[in-house]
Amino acid sequence: MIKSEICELLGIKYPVFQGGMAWIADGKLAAAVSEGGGLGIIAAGNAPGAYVREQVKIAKSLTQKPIGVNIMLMSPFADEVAQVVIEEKVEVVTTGAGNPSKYMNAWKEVGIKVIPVVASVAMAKLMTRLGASALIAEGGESGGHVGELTTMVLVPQICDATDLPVIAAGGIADGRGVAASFMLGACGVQMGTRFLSAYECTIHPSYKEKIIKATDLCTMVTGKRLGHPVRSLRTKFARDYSKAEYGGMPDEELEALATGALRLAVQEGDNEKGCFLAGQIAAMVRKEQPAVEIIKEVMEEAEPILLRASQWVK
Ligand code: TUI
Repeated sequence: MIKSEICELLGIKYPVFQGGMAWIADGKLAAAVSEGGGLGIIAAGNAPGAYVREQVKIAKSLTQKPIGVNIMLMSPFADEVAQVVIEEKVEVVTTGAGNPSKYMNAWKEVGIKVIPVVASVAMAKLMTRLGASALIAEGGESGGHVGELTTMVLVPQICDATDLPVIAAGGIADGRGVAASFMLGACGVQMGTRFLSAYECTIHPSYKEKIIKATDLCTMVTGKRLGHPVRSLRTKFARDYSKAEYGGMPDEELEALATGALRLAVQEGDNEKGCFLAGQIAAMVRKEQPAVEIIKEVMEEAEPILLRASQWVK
């Protein structure tokens, strides 16, 4: 059994976080992951505080184990959600797509463990100084909003920049990814795309099917021109968006094209207008299964790999 310092810090059985995927990671999925021994995380995305409060209540009605909330810092409701997590006594807050400095003291005062996603060494140092409990180093293999650096390059640099526990994210979906993350200095992993195939993940069936049928080159990054690069499946929508982006479509029209696209993918499986966020590792997600099985499977796969690696040392 693999145990690491993050298990003790958070009171979880396995060092596995479920990524806070906007529109997708609701109270039901988060509760299934936490019940399964990992850390389930509710995504606030662009939703208002009331939605997050409701999802936290749902999760807490399904599990007594710790639950996290991911706050997407570009959201117009970030301030509101930052308050809801305090009121609802959420155990762990992860943040993404920005700098959470202004909220850190308020969260720490009430004992919330703050675990920001960092995509650079400078941000890792700042978050360490401001009292984060751990850091998530997310490489650009991930789905959704992506940073510049890959997981392979980012994780060791973040480990060197901090004494805090580091969770690796981006491109991890099986035991090999877990073992590799530990080799790079991480003490846990966060997976998003792998949990899209969980039974308890209630995305549209055609979204799940697309993930399960994905192949190696079937994601792409769009949105660089407007400064918000996003990785998604290479669907008609993504290709059309990319053409518009590089074909000189005005910024406002480009923004309008993306508005609502994630909801259309998640709730309606809309192949024409939906944006199906997914990481590069989608190609290795092959079947639907319960969240608890996903967690156990990846951790059990990692064990012999880590043991074998140590035997090569003569
Ligand atoms: O946040 C994510 N992934 C996301 S958020 C999201 S919702 C969205 N929808 C449309 C457009 C944009 C977002 C979908 N996927 N991952 C965590 C993450 N955070 N990756 C990279 C970062 C990051 C980037 C810059 C963290 C900190 C940061 O700091 C910038 C600064 O202020 O210095």
